[in-house]
Amino acid sequence: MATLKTLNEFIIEKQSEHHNATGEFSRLFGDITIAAKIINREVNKAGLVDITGAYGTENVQGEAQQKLDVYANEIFIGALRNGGECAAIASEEDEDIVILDGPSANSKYLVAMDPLDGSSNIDVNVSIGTIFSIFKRKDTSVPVTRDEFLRKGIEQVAAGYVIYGSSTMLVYTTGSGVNGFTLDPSIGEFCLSHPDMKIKEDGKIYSINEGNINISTKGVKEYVQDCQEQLFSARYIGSLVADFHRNLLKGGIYIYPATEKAPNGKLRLLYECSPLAMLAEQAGGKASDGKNRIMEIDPTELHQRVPYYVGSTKMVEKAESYL
Ligand code: AHM
Ligand code: MG
Repeated sequence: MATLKTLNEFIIEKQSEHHNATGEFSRLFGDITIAAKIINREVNKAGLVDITGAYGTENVQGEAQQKLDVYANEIFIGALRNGGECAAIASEEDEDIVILDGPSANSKYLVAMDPLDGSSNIDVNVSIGTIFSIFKRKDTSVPVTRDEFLRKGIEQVAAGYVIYGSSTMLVYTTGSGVNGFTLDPSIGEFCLSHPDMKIKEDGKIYSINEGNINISTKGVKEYVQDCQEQLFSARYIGSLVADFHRNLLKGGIYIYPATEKAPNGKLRLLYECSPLAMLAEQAGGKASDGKNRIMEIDPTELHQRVPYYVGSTKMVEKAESYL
């Protein structure tokens, strides 16, 4: 039997390659993994328990019914708080940052995350995901502020996602390649299944909500037309992580452009676009807002939105040429 390498073993192995590593990053990653496993468990039984549907209603026991994305947010914050290796969190679910005091107060890491992306797919049993981005604090002796999160993607020390799909996978990078781990439910461990992932330089899949094409710019319309003329396949799940993951494995482009309805696009720079941009680049792909490299955009707001073009380098470059 081939020996399995677990995510834990992999991280410890990587840690020993950095002689001044203290183990804090490995522990932080361990906390993220625990949260991912708990969310996975809940996602898998979403139809059985009163966890889908609108937040704020009560179930038959009179308990507050939780939407799965609110629940995922609480799980993540709880796991990071208990772990003590993260000083503060910026989450799609929270207007402001969540400062973790107590043992976490002097921690050197900040986490930006979308605890459960693809909310509209939760109730219909379609793949959803978690996205995370990790930064190191510049000065741990001062209290954390919201502005500390306004960092360029190139400053991320790690980024990754979890996809809750036909199987559950965790894919991450620390800046030296991308590795994917599949959850083996029988042992409850993420095992290395996709070492050193690379995205094809060119692809034949385009992923965009074509329902918005009439309110998109001329350049976007022309690029989509170009894809159609070349008989490319349109594949759009409406879950960023799932669309990104497919294109990473098969080659393709994901687009969420600026539209009349959403002049800055829909997706958030800090915890959706930047982490997936780091993964794309580390896998040999590209991520852009149509003009600028996503990783070099200097954020001015926590929940800032940007138009997004990510995937195979040649496809992103071609799209840019139309914009
Ligand atoms: P969410 O963070 O509220 O879940 O929204 C983000 C999602 C992405 O996962 C997905 O790619 C996109 O929104 C789909 O948007 P649309 O329905 O406009 O195509
Ligand atoms: Mg989201």
